[in-house]
Amino acid sequence: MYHEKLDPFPDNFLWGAASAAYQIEGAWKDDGKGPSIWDTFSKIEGKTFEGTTGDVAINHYYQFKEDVALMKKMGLKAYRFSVSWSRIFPEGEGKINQAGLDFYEALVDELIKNDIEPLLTLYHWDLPQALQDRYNGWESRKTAEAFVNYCRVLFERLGHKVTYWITMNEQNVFISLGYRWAAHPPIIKDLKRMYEANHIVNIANAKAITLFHEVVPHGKIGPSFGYGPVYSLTSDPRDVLAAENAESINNSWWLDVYCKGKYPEFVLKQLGDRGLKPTILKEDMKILASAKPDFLGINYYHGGTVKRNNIECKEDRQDKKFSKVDPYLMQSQEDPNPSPEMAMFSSVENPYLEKTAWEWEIDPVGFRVALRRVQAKYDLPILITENGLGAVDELTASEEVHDTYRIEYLQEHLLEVQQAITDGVDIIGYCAWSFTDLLSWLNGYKKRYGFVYINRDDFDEKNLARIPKDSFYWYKDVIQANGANLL
Ligand code: BGP
Repeated sequence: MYHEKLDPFPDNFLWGAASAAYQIEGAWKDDGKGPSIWDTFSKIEGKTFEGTTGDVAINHYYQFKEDVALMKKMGLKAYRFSVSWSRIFPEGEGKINQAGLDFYEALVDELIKNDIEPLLTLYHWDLPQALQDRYNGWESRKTAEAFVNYCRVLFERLGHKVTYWITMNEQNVFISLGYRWAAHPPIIKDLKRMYEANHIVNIANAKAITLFHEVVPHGKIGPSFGYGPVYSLTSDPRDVLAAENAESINNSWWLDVYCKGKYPEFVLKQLGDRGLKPTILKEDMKILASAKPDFLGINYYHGGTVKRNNIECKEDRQDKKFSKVDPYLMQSQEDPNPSPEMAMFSSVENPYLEKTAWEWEIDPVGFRVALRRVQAKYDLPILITENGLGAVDELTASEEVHDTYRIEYLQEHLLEVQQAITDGVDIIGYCAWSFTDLLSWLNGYKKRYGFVYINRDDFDEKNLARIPKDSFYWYKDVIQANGANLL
């Protein structure tokens, strides 16, 4: 679709940047904080890149004022951060740690003092270890109860200061990596347990949203979803159908619950046929239906491409062109828990897209596709809560970082956001991932995303100096011009 002229970004557009507690704070056991499942997981040998942990991270807990001063210098309008649950409740529930609450209130005050809108994420993957030990984490409704209670404490303490709240960050990612691929805590590979845990997270999310509207009637709340639009490899209707299948199970499975308050029938039926349907109590459907998010948070990095599945098209298995399929699609048919995807589609490479050094497809137009699809299906204002480029950056001898590749990436993506706005999508803000460099969950400190370079690496904390990169000054100009200088 061609527009002769692009609409401007809205006047009050939230130009932002994002982070998450475990990836920046450090101070992992200071001032009464309890351990989270990431504190435990990262210390198991071989689990993270070069054994990196968030023990010190970028020391934001102690240097947050310096970080906010840099945000101010950049002219940032909004800053997305997450609260570490086990800083507030070291045991996940029970006794409150006041020092934890004080820290987040001080951060919020500092942001407000500097005219930066705080965007608070309630759960960015760092479940208190005590809840994992006591209840099996998200596999128990007790954890959902503890989550809602933790949310209540934050709503009551910060509800008059923070307008925008995000419930779950990328439920699709932490559930799949934690319970299917065993790549994240709690290191489980079991589809049945995955779908059960996922349902309980949905209940926790819905209850938190409903409670929020009672306690903070003027605030706004929504989940952040890691959305990747699915493309069909060809116009063969069987491939198109496969793409529909993938869109349903990869995206609508979560988004329908958030935005329509119910599961998509197609996916439920497939799970039921395979004995994977979660236990859904009668009252659960009411809980899901009653939660009304005010906006939808979208994290966008890339989408995916599929073709018809390998079982239906045996001949394709010999076809070298399509050989790069996800390994799980090759799972044995005798498997007592066959994955539903196996019968639905096969993932393939997209021949049109280039990739980052970490093999993530670079697809700015896919961003516009994503925003358009989500708007068309759910009709909620969209807050872009993450988008960015992970790369190896080099600090020059004169302490500069010339990250032109990052500027190019962000510029192309932001132009697609502007195209989507011109198409008619209601987008209230954009948070680049990330403000400073930080710990990448499984890729250590080597994979950098920030506008601000942090002088540390995987082996040495060095002096943790904050050094604005070229992209910092570029984004500053973009914000100042309200995006008018992107073209
Ligand atoms: C998202 C997470 C972020 C962040 C980002 C980049 O899925 O919400 O916390 O880490 O991805 O991912 P990575 O660090 O794996 O490159």
